[in-house]
Amino acid sequence: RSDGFAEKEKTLAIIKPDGLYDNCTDKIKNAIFDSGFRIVKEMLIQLDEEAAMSFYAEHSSRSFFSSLVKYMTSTFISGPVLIMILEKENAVADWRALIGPTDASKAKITHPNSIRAMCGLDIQKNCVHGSDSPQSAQREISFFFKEKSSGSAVTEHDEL
Ligand code: RTP
Ligand code: MG
Repeated sequence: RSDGFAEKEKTLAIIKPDGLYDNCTDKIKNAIFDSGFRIVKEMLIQLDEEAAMSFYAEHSSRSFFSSLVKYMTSTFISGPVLIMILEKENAVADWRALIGPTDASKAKITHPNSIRAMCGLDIQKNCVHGSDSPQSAQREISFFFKEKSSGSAVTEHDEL
């Protein structure tokens, strides 16, 4: 970079369909900014079955896979997902810490200040996704932002 600042780590965050309901989106975005992340890019998309299955391919043999795909493609809850690239130092680990444990119902007890405690419901409807390693983050960012569209982009813009 020409401005002399080191490029900071990036991670992929998703606000899942349940996290786009009510005032959850604002609460989640406030938590993102309060914790010092910058939203590099964001894109509101309706995932189709193929894109959701591909994104969560690592879980394809799990019992919850088809239910997870239905959840992410809005069979249960109508609406799209908001894909975001977040940037800060230690972004991957810090975003995982901020969202809290997978099971939102447990997070409400053990991590009451986490995003999943605040806006999630249970082990599936947990309102947000976060890349689980720097390698996953690179793969997931490419999945949504560098290759030809997976799912149909509704809006895409660079955050100011
Ligand atoms: P994510 O990938 O969405 O950030 O969540 P995670 O790492 O905390 O959890 P992971 O094990 O990767 O699971 C992916 C998503 O699948 C749903 N899930 N359902 N019914 C179940 O037992 C179950 N377990 C996981 C959740 O939506 C979880 O975030
Ligand atoms: Mg995961």
